[in-house]
Amino acid sequence: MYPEILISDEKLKQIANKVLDGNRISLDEGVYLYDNGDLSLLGFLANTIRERKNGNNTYFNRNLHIEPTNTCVYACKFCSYYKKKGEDGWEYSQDQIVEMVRNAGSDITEVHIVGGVHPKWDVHYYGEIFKQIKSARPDIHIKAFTAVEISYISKRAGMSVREGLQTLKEYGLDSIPGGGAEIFDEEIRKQICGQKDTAEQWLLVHQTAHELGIPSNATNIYGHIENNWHRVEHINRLRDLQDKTNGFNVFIPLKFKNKNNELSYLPEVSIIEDVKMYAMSRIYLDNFPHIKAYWPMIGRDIAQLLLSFGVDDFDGTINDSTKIYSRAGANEQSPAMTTDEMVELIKAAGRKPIERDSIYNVIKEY
Ligand code: V47
Ligand code: SF4
Repeated sequence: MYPEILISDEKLKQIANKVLDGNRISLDEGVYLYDNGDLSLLGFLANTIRERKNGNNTYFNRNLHIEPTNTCVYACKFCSYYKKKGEDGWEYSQDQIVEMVRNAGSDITEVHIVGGVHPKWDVHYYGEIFKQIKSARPDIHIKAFTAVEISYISKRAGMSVREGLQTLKEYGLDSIPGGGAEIFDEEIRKQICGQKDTAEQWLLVHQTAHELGIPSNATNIYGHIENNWHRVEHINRLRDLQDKTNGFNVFIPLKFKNKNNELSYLPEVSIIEDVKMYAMSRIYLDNFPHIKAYWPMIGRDIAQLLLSFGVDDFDGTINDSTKIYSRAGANEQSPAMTTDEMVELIKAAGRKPIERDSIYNVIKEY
């Protein structure tokens, strides 16, 4: 039994007890808890759920991030990554991408491929790359493309999203990362990435993937012009979809980073806001098995702290330089961590490091 929670606010106490009893809280209750719960209360609730679901385990994998191009048909206001007029860009060839996987060595178990939405590349262009990757490394897991990339490359090949996903699966796609969700609220979305696919389309791509047996991840971007209600409403839509499909593995809160983009005038939120967002995600998403701290973005120290606030997954060792965040001012400018460093970081937080594969099967316990 847990000690009685000493809170004078009766409504807050009722919501906290509901969480501790293992009952689902509503959108209104989630917003009330977010607005009125202090860090210690949210931390206590999130850590309790984290330990009920995942014990002392903290998962990581060994992966390679490849960003094929920064050419993009869109221009999201928060994005520091897409090639602006007059800037240098890159477009890796199919052979270069396959070569990167070959050079990464046999200890890598996953390749994560996400980039700009190139005007000319389609399902078959990327499919050829997948085919060659799988022929070089049949065992490697290919996790690729945000929902907006999937919509675009399917359409470009004259296919529906379902046909596009089915074809990508046949070429070797194993799962879909969580990017591109941003913020689902239509008004806020319009203001920060108005040209991009709608929230409904993001959810449809992931629902279709789940129906085809392709698991996926989910994200949000928090800390720009949205408020607590928008944040909870976003994860509420994810919780609803997960009830239907059970295809999400993990939720990854992404902190808005403000360097070199059109929203640079906005300050970044404090570490208190970061910790509260992660804790609320763990509390609210009762049907998501895992919550991930993407350490190249949030920094390894804060990621370590978050292991006591709901997080049980550390992403991967990431032995390359991902630019999506370094250009936006990420806490880690050249993210690379060896397995030994990862294991030490997790142990130093009092947690048990577990190397996993991309769908959370245990590879090695440390
Ligand atoms: O799609 C872009 C977001 C995403 C900024 O699924 C920004 O395992 C904050 O989705 N501030 C890419 N966020 C990263 C991503 C991801 C990373 C690690 C693991 C997984 C996974 C997914 O980052 C983009 C966009 O939603 N983003 N710019 C920015 N300035
Ligand atoms: Fe393009 Fe993705 Fe950047 Fe939007 S977030 S501009 S879709 S690369």
